[in-house]
Amino acid sequence: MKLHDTIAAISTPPGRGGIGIVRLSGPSARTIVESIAAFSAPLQARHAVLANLLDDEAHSIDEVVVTWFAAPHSYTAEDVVEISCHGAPVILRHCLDRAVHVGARLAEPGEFTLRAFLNGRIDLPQAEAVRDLIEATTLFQARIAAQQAQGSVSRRLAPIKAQLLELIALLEAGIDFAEDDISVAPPSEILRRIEPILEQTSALARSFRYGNLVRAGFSLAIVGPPNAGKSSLFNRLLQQDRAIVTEIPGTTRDVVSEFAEFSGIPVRVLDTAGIRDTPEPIERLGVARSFEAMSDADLTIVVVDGASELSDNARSLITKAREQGRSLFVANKSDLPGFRCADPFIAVSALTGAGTEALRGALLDQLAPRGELEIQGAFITSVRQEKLLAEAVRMLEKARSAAHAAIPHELLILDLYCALNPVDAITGATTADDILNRIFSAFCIGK
Ligand SMILES: Nc1nc2c(ncn2[C@@H]2O[C@H](COP(=O)(O)OP(=O)(O)OP(=O)(O)O)[C@@H](O)[C@H]2O)c(=O)[nH]1
Ligand SMILES: [Mg+2]
Repeated sequence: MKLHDTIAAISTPPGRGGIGIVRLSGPSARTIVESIAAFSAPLQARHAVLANLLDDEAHSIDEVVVTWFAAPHSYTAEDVVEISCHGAPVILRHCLDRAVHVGARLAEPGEFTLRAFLNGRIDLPQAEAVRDLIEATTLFQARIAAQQAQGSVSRRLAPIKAQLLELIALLEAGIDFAEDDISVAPPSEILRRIEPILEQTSALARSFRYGNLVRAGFSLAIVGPPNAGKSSLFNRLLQQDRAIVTEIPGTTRDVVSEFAEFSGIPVRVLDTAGIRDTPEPIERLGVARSFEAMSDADLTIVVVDGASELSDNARSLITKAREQGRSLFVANKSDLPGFRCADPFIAVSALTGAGTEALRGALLDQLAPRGELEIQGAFITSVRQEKLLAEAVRMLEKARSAAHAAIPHELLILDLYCALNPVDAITGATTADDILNRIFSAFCIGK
């Protein structure tokens, strides 16, 4: 990929809209826009200027607003020009074609952000966060991605890296003095310094469990015997009247699925047919799907009617769910007289909504309990970062064992460098081209 030419792309989504934006970045961005539009006033950095976008015969085809961001004060740190046209696909296409005709090149997916990274304006976690921000479906996801886009991951890594470098420097100095027979850093001192580095690194690595939940969301299947109130609970969790509820057992015949948001985390909730032995062929198919949903979902809620005796079907379902794990047990209808509920069941009333808040909390806790970092919003959300942190943890543990065994410092230092490498790779200080390609090709064009 060349980086010294000028790239162009339509940065707004395909389709018709109030406005649509064509963006250019590179050394010729300004001269290109000046040759495809007639301006009412000279371009001035960070000022919006009115212009007429011209066709091949110099007729105006749209009145546009052009904003020029002079290097290095732009998204890419290069000269960037944004042309805000009226959002007709034909105009945007023409604007892009003209820009290419006079010297721009069509941008690859993510190339604007790649340039921002290669020009040193942002690091790799910030670039990854831009992609997450664009893909956010909940405000919570957007907030976390925005924090990361502003450098929260690198701020967490900075003290880890600094302490690691300090320890390496201490040991390097010790080697220089070795012939003087002075042990500059006794094992106890080395261990005292490795411990906090290891602790912070593994806490950050562990935070991925919650971070992944925030980024990817989860699926939740509601299963149970007929009439337990599964559809009622489903509607209650979604806060909408989505599934049919009747007093007739066997109302739900198929899997009904809908998106919801629990504490800012996207959840796909599945309502299923009541599980029982039945000769009825349609219902049997429905029951088979209930079992499928149960085994495919990230988490299952088993709902029973807490105001009546447990059927044999309900008992065997509970056993099955226990074996499977990833399950929560709910006794519904807590509003009725004669209601009973024992551990591990959570008491709720789908009718009144009692207990449903506690249920949402229990669901999230079961999938990924929140620790200090998660509460501060300082968790990591990227698989790539998690893998590198896990590698750093592994090497730090190796270094710790080496220190315990009083292994020569030359060897211990090697382990510490091996822990430093993945930490550097997270921010992109040392990252192979193929990894960069993989990260940026997941972007949309124009970003
Ligand atoms: N009192 C009371 N009634 C409830 C509650 N939840 C559900 N019901 C009633 O129980 C009956 C069955 O509710 P549904 O939500 O259709 O039960 P279901 O488990 O989806 O049933 P199937 O789809 O037939 O398997 C309906 O008459 C509901 O009004 C509750 O919390 N309290
Ligand atoms: Mg139902």
